[in-house]
Amino acid sequence: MKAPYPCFVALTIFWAAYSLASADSTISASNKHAYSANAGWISFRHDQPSSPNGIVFGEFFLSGHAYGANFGWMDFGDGSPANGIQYQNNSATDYGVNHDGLGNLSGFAYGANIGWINFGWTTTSDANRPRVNLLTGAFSGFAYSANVGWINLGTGNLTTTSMTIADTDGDGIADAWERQFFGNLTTATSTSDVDGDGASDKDEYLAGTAPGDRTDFFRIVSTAYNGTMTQATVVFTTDATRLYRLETSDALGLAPDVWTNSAHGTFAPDAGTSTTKIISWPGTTKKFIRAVAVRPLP
Ligand SMILES: [Ca+2]
Ligand SMILES: [Ca+2]
Ligand SMILES: [Ca+2]
Repeated sequence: MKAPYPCFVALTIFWAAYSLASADSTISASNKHAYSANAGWISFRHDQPSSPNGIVFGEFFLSGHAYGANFGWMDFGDGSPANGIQYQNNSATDYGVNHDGLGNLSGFAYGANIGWINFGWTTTSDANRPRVNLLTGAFSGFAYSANVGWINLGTGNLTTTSMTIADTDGDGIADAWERQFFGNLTTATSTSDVDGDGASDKDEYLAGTAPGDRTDFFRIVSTAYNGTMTQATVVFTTDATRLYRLETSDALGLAPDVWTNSAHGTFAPDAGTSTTKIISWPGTTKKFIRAVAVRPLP
């Protein structure tokens, strides 16, 4: 039997940079409401697009304001955590709602008329924890206010259409990620590879791998084929903070190469550190496979 040429390209990552300088809300214009039995509908995109008061969903934290006709503005944070990573919620100025990169929310919002609204009242395993689906942008779960009671984010009426990333030095790496791993914005550049594993720090950020661990980098681990060569089983490393695609090409070296997405489309990874997918395969015809890490809500 002819070899199936199971050639593969290690990784490709699509990336779009955003700046918090324009704090336009990321919330859907048509699907923007949470609900409280005691306070009614709460808009996460009030006054948009004429004023920047709507909620901005970020990779590490949220910012902006929600509005309820019965209690006024609710502040989710100013978009400038004191440590440059996340709000510490330990002072009157450094507060807000955080995002752990996995979709889970925590921290506090504040309303002048209702006080603190708690997004971090439970553990990550609680089904009612406030969170955002990184594939669809749909909010779910509940926040809690001692004065208003439960605020339901998951009525099906609240979606973010994107995830904002702050990259003030323009190297393609989120500033909060740089500070988290390196403590500054200067160690990592668009071309540096601090751990020397062959994956640049920028690519490690985009794929969600550890830039200080040379055993951790994005790659296809194995491919296997069924007896009739109609299916390929692909195993590749994945991280829970990213989404993925598997793509194939009939030939490389074209300008540009033409890659076709698999029938899986864009998908969330399996639990753990790798994902297994079966894709269709054209017998013994030569074909190339690549795994693609995709930013959630790009
Ligand atoms: Ca940066
Ligand atoms: Ca590296
Ligand atoms: Ca690494």
